Amino acid sequence: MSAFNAIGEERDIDREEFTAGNEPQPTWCPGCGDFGVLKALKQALPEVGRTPEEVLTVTGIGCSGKLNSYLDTYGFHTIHGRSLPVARAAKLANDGLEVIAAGGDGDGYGIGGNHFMHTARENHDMTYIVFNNEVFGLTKGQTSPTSPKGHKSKTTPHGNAKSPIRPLSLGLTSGATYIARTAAVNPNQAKEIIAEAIEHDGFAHIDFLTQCPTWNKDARQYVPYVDVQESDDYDFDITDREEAQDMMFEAENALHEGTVLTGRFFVDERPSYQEQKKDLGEMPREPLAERYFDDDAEWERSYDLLDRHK
Ligand SMILES: Cc1ncc(C[n+]2csc(CCOP(=O)(O)OP(=O)(O)O)c2C)c(N)n1
Ligand code: SF4
Ligand SMILES: [Mg+2]
Repeated sequence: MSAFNAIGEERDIDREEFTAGNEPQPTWCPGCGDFGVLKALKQALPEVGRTPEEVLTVTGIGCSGKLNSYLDTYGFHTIHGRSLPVARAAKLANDGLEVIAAGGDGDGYGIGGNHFMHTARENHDMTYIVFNNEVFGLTKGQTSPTSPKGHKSKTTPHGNAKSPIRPLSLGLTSGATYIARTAAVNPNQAKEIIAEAIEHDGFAHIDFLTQCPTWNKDARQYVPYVDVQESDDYDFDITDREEAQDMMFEAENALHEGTVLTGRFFVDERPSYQEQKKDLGEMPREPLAERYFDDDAEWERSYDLLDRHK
């Protein structure tokens, strides 16, 4: 758990460095699963040797969107469903940043679903954590894209007529190269999965089950959970797309039938968007943002580019 500082000295990183000084105490409800994500992140970041100034956390709108108020990294609280385009832009401008995007199930699989699909397809190098509590928590418990069929809420008083989205399968078919599901009730696994996702070069998607005891009392609290890597009942190859797809399909069905299957579902080594752009010579090897501080850097202005294409 050590890192090198700006002048190259090695130093230990303490997870408390990630506690925000101005808002150290989250205002989430008691028992909220969002605490689990925050805790797992604070444990995983030092474990993979990242310091607060190396990380950018970009969030959407929702209870989940408060994450970066409580995590002392660079932060950008965007608008509803738009964490991913902002995260992509930041990563393209400064490839040296460790970018973590986060938001709720409504934010990421509903209003921001299009961004999710295409950020996965393009394999942008970042970690995307979806706090999946199966409701719109912040706005008081409306039915969301992951609410099960039959779910009753103020917006579906007679029961939800729609089938829930399949988040893991959607990540796979869209092109994510690391896909996992974990739960706030499983802190060790959550920490390990977040650490792996951060280390992964490419788009890492974590469907993080976060219970909402305030507005989703009908939902299971995601216990007991089964770790598909630990259990003898499951044996599949996470690098095999077809086997991963079958396992995801089973996990998505099982969640609403009373079994919480968690773990790693898919890993692929396809090069990230950033790496491909560098190989094509369309993106500098050093972070673009560093040129801003370099007096000798030669800038290619947009009007120069236009000239070149006349
Ligand atoms: C464009 C837009 N539409 C609607 C809203 C209202 N709104 C705020 S949060 C939210 C849903 C939050 O649900 P989710 O993304 O699942 O996050 P959670 O609160 O459950 O963590 C909605 C609909 C908004 N802020 N902006
Ligand atoms: S409303 Fe639900 S999701 Fe929001 S803070 Fe409370 S328990 Fe958590
Ligand atoms: Mg939600």
